[in-house]
Amino acid sequence: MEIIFKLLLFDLISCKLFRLNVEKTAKQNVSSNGTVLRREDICKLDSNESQCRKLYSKDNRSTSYGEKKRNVIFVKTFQTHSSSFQNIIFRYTVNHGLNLAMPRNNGGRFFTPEPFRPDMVRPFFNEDQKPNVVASHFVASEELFDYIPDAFTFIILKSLPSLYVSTFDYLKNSTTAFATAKNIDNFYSTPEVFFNPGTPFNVYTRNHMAYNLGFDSNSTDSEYFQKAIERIENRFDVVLISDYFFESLILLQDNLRLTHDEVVTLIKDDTCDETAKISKSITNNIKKWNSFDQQLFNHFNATFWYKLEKIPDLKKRKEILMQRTEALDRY
Ligand SMILES: *[C@@H]1O[C@H](CO)[C@@H](O)[C@H](O)[C@H]1NC(C)=O
Ligand SMILES: *[C@@H]1O[C@H](CO)[C@@H](O)[C@H](O)[C@H]1NC(C)=O
Ligand SMILES: *[C@@H]1O[C@H](CO)[C@@H](O)[C@H](O)[C@H]1NC(C)=O
Ligand SMILES: *[C@@H]1O[C@H](CO)[C@@H](O)[C@H](O)[C@H]1NC(C)=O
Ligand SMILES: *[C@@H]1O[C@H](CO)[C@@H](O)[C@H](O)[C@H]1NC(C)=O
Ligand SMILES: *[C@@H]1O[C@H](CO)[C@@H](O)[C@H](O)[C@H]1NC(C)=O
Ligand SMILES: CC(=O)N[C@H]1CO[C@H](CO)[C@@H](O)[C@@H]1O
Repeated sequence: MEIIFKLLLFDLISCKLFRLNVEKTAKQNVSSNGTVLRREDICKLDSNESQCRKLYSKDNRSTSYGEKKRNVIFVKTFQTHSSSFQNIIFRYTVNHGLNLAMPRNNGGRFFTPEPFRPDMVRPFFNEDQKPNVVASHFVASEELFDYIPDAFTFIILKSLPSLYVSTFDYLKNSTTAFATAKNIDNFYSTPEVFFNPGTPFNVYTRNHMAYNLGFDSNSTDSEYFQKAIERIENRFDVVLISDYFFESLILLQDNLRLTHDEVVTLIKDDTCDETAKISKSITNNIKKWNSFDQQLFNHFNATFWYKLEKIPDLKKRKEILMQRTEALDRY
């Protein structure tokens, strides 16, 4: 059966800062025993084989830098516009003929909440095929980094309280903790009362960025936070910041040597005013309850700007990128 994978946007629900305009699709034929067919074999199954071969020919994939493309590991965090970056990586994977590690259990998630293990990946058609890219939902583990040791690794984080305002809005009906609290003010007045371990999505009610990165999200130990920060520093080549969306695109573009077309996908939409409605005391409680994530953000926002300072023409490039994005929006 031919399967078209729609690259859906899980994240852009409530606080709509950005809207994805282009929904690219990737084409794969998954045989009945679950193995993914080789790219070369896909066209044999197409109703118009010659046309299919033209479209999928090597010459037709972007090879602007004419060099071997890098393997990539992207740890997808929740409510951070990570779907937009995942979409860029999926397109990169398809356009450069790289192999995407797909979850064995379903289309989008590697057995969450279990930490990533290589045996969670759907086998490739040929044993000699190697994975190049992992970018679907999973909880990071040590094994992840051994799985593709030479990969370019990156993540994206978002500031508080806005991260948890959109998290509450997105999950308010599906987690016991949020549903019982009814509204965000109630929840953050006494979060420990509503917190409900073991119920669906409860892990997203506290420090979920730390959770997705494979750390103990219950921790309030600042020494442990410091160790986690060091581990992230060592593990990841780049930490992007959702709040500075275009700057993040530029940093990713430079690191992966992407063309403009490969990163121009997103449109600045309406501003999110939900966060503005949150009182000062609730803001403080959000930061306190999620102090691990707050520490991660503070540290990596600083290193992010340090990296940006080294890009000489940043302002100009941001302007161009925004113009291109607006043009795409009008299109
Ligand atoms: C899976 O199916 C393909 C053909 O659809 C076949 O060539 C391959 O040997 C099968 N793999 C296993 C492990 O059965
Ligand atoms: C296949 O597509 C080409 C255009 O790329 C067209 O000329 C040709 O007639 C098509 N063949 C069939 C069998 O539909
Ligand atoms: C690339 O695809 C286009 C259709 O989008 C086709 O016209 C062209 O012939 C293809 N190039 C090659 C080298 O096959
Ligand atoms: C959540 O529940 C409320 C009240 O039960 C309902 O009005 C609302 O439509 C629900 N929202 C979603 C996104 O399901
Ligand atoms: C956090 O602690 C609770 C017990 O208070 C436990 O059930 C839960 O699994 C812990 N969560 C994580 C991510 O360790
Ligand atoms: C991130 O860091 C920059 C540069 O230090 C600072 O101006 C900005 O306020 C920080 N952002 C947040 C949301 O704290
Ligand atoms: C739609 C389609 O072409 N499906 C094919 C996918 O691959 C299997 C295994 O080779 C074929 O049996 C299907 O016909």
